[in-house]
Amino acid sequence: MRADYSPVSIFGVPTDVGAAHRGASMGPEALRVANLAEAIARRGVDVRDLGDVAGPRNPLTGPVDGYRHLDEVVAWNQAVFDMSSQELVAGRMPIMLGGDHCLAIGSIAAVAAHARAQGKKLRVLWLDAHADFNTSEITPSGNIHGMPVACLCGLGPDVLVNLGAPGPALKADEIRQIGIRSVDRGEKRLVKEHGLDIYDMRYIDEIGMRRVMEEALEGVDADTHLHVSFDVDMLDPSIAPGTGTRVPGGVNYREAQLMMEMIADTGCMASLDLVEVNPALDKRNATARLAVQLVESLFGKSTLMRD
Ligand code: B3U
Ligand code: MN
Ligand code: MN
Repeated sequence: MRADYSPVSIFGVPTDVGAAHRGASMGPEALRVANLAEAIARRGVDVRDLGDVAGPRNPLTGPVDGYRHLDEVVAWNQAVFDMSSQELVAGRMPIMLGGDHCLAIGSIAAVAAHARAQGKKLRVLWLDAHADFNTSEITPSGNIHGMPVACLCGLGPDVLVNLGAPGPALKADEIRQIGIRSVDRGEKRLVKEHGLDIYDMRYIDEIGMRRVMEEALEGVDADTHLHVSFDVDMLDPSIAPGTGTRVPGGVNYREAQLMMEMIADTGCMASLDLVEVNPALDKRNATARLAVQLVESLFGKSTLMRD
């Protein structure tokens, strides 16, 4: 086993209660079929697959007071919080397989509590086409997978804001969002108001992914818990069609590989979400297979280094 990666615990969260489309509930199995655990093990890392956490079925009902399926979203996130916390306390790196992106409320609430308890700084890289900063007042859909960043920053229902510990889990300056290219009207005002650090596609095109990553990782050091929340819709739909809200003009294969390699170079990644893989919309599991390749890069795979 390599000494430089802590042992990994994978767990699946087979639900799509936070989304409008069904199918992300099959994401964990698709990632397993694409040999996620085997790929991490090949990197010399101790990896365990804990199976799936359980939760309520998707009731497929409309929004109530601006939230769709709030009770179910809370139940699934509580399960994610418990599992993530348990693995972090055991000294293992949790990798949460979504499921839709609402589940990052639970995983990041657990990570934030753990980082604070350890006296560590926290940096969250939010890799996504969307800012996920809607609230019940401004959401165009009521879908809670469009709201997790807002909830983590304290803008959301009490049951989600206070999921782990009372009060917001994150401060806006602990987050860097990369790959963004779809932000709703009210959401634009809100991200500005809260000063979120957003590296949108125009910025990536203008200065290049290398500098974007240098900026996003600035200040990350051995004292930092680095959490990566990877929504596969960050990737261009031509290479990652298997996701519910595809937005053209996304991150390409080479840029994505470089992102993961530069994250690996920090040696600080201590938790990971892999979300929004929707096998019902995919072509021959291409999106899950690409996600697995990118995870290999996150764990240090590179062209010229010996395996
Ligand atoms: N911003 C839109 C769409 C969306 C956000 N996140 C995803 N889709 N995956 C919304 O519904 O909030
Ligand atoms: Mn997302
Ligand atoms: Mn997204």
